[in-house]
This record gives sequence, C-alpha cells and structure tokens, in this order.
Amino acid sequence: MPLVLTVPSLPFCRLLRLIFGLWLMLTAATGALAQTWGRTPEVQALAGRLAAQHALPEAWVLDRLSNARFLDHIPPLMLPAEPGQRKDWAAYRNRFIEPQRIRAGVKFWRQHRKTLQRASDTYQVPTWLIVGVLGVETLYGRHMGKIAVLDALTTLSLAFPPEHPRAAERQAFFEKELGVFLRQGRTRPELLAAKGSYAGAMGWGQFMPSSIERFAVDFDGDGRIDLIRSVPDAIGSIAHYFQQHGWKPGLRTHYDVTVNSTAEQLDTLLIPDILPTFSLQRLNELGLLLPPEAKGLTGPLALVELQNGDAPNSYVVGTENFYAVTRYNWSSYYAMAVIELGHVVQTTERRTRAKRHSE
Ligand SMILES: [Ca+2]
Repeated sequence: MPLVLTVPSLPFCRLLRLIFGLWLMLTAATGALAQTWGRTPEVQALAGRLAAQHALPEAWVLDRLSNARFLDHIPPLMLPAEPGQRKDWAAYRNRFIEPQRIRAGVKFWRQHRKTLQRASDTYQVPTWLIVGVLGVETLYGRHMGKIAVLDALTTLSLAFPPEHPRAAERQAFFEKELGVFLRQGRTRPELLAAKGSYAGAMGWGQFMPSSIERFAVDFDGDGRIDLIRSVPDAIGSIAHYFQQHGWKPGLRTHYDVTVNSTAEQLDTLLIPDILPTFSLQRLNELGLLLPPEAKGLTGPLALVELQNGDAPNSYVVGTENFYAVTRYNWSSYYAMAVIELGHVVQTTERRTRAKRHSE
C-alpha cells in the first residue's frame, strides 16, 4: 500500500518554506553546499604538477581536483596558537585519561589480545603503545573522521593560510600527501571516497597517505591493506610504524626528574627541545636529579617541558623511545597522553583479569 503523507494543518507555502529550511540546515551540516574548485588556473597548475610528479594522467587528476570541494572551515584550523599563550598539560591529559576511554581500551585489549600479541612479537613494540595510540587517535575506531580526504587535502593544497609561520613548507607537505592519495586512488578507486580528519588522516590509527604507502601492512593476510575496516591491519601497521621509527625494545620512554637548574642551565637544557641530546652525566651537571633506576642509562636524553596553564610547568626526562612516540604526532603532550593511557589501560586490564581469576 502506498504511504500517503497528508499535512492538512499547514498552508502549502509555509510547508515549502519549512522543507527548504530543513534542507538548508541538513546540507550546511554535511558540507554539501560547499563549492567545488572548478577548473581555475590554480587547479590546472596543481593538476599538472601532481600528474608529472606521480606519473598520473593529467586529465584524470584535473577531473578529481576540479570536483573536490573547498572546505573553508579547514584552513584556519592549521594556524598555531597565539604566541605567549601557555599550553595546559593537565587539561590535555583529562581529555584522554578518563574512564570512558580507559573502559573502551580494556575492551579493545580483550577483543584483540591475540592480534596485539602477534604485532608486539613481530615488530618488538609493546602492546600498551599500540593500545595508547588507538585510544588517543580515534577512541578505538569511534572517531575516524567524517571529512572527505580528497576535499581536505585539496583545500589544504590550494588554500593553506599564508599567515602560518611555515606556510610554504606545510602547503608543500599537504600537496605531496594529495599526490600520494591520488596515486593510491588511481588503482583503488574506493579510496577516493574515504573519510578522515580535517588534515587528511584516515582509519583506526589516522595514517596520512604517505604513511600508508611507507608503513602500512596487511596483517590479517587477506592480500590487501585496509586501515579503515581491518583492525588487524591497523594494529600491525601502528607496530610497524614504531619499529621503523626507532623504537628500542626494553627502553623506558621517560623518567621523573627533579629540576634544580639555574635559569641559564634550564635554557641550555631546553634548546634541543624533545630531541634526545644529553648524556645522563651532562643532565646532572645542568642541575637535574633523576631517580635511582635511571643509573647506568647510556642513551641520549632530553628534558621535556609540559606547561600547565597558570600553574608551574611539569618536567620529565625523555629517552629515545619518548622521541619515537613523537614521530607519530610531533607533540610531547600527545606522546605523554599516549604513554599514560596505554599504561593505565594495561594496568586496569591486568587487575580486572586477575580479580576475575581469583573469584
Ligand atoms: Ca588486510
């Protein structure tokens, strides 16, 4: 029986206005009203460059780019915080080390225990690190991003904000990612419709196209790499990424530290930022006191400063493994959140398992 909708109480014109209003709201919310780039001289020039660099047919590239949409809310998101504005580690930490994320992490660890163990054994990377990354990046697959990657990368290649302090370098980065993405989409057309973050990162672990190309692995053995639908592929790829970025099995990521340095010594300590540069002895000479378990540490170390808004800074001493975590996302705040979440989930999972066994 055909379904007949009758709205007798609404005059026809009012009904039309209501429908049009709803349509406007819906399309604005999904970005469907955003304009496509079209075949402007800038788009044609970009298509020419990408086609040449990535050995793609120019007409095909131009078709993809001219039909991509300009997402005007994205470029401002690239701008760094105002200078002088202090970061807030405590607030950042509270966003990620919280009960919902910890529960989801424990559940994920149980569901994928065997795959996590296999990835950990294969690439010599601890399970807590993989679990920490997946929790901070996407809350275990719940927030993989809803923006068309083609639209995001085209927007950032053609409209990167010129006022950014490293605008040329960042624009070149996104242009390269767009080229790699198109090259991948040429052989796998379904990829061209992929959704991700506003910066073009995709899947459970939020890999950029060039990271997919260089570090992603087929870890479920079905012959293809799929970081959006295959959890094993995502797990294996994250572990492989860290192995390739210098993770050293058995080395701690960081140590607590007591800072007794003068202002001048502190300046010296902070010049290399998070790049591990100093020996343990040099850190001691510059006024840092590490706990006894750090004795005998040989590798290069870095003093990591975490600002706490109006409260005093926190400090830790990072090893080469702390630095390795920042290769996933270049921020010490990010690295600390991944490390803490991974460890809290590990402890909680073990504790609840032991409790269950003893009952
Ligand atoms: Ca696979």
